[in-house]
Amino acid sequence: MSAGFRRRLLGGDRLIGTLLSLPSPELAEIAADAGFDWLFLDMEHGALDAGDVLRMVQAVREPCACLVRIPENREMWVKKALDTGAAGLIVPHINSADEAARTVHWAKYPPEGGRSVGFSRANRYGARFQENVETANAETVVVAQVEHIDGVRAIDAILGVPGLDAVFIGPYDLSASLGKPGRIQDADVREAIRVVASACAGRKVPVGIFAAALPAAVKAVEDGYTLVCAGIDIGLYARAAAEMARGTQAK
Ligand code: 3PY
Ligand code: MG
Repeated sequence: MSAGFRRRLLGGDRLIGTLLSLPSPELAEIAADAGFDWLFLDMEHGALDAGDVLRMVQAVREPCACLVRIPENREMWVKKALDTGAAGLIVPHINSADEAARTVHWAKYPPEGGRSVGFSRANRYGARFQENVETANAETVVVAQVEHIDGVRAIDAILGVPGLDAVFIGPYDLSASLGKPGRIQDADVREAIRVVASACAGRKVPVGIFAAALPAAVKAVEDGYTLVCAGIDIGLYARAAAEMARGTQAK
């Protein structure tokens, strides 16, 4: 658990992260040492299982925090991800207030919610059990991904869900939901993104977005997004590897 991360998020700090899709504690350590504020550990599209997430969270030191994108909005994934001691969750494909409310319920211990209580790394294997159940609700971050036009249409209701800390826009799935997969610069996709970002700004809810490469990440920061996910491990490695191979073979 990264105690200050939720406070920083809700306080409007700009928090730059990067997406890790490969199951490697070493990559997590490298990314944290590189200076990212947070790591997006991807169980949805990445090759990470719960054991991988646990070991990656263990490798990361504060103030860097880990947010786990669970594969789908189910209680089992919420508790497994939070039991690793990660700072919070990113939940993909939230299209309604009901769906967001379900996540919040599973992520918060009673009486606020219905999070299942167990011995895990989150409570230092039981050694800090009571402390964890008393502090986790205030420290656990719940982020809903809005990445379908249905979610865009429901954004006001989603933002009204108590306990939802931030919205994270998935431009790629959003483009697919508009029948334009991958065309994230398309005018309809940009307009849907604008609708979500301005609804969040109107309610003072932190809003994040995924940016695959540096220019898009810089633009996201300039546009005022506070939770920016800048790049993805496989893309960073692929670009650097190609540059190295090209640069040396040409000599
Ligand atoms: C998307 O663009 O669909 C994403 O989920 C990025 O994180
Ligand atoms: Mg997506």
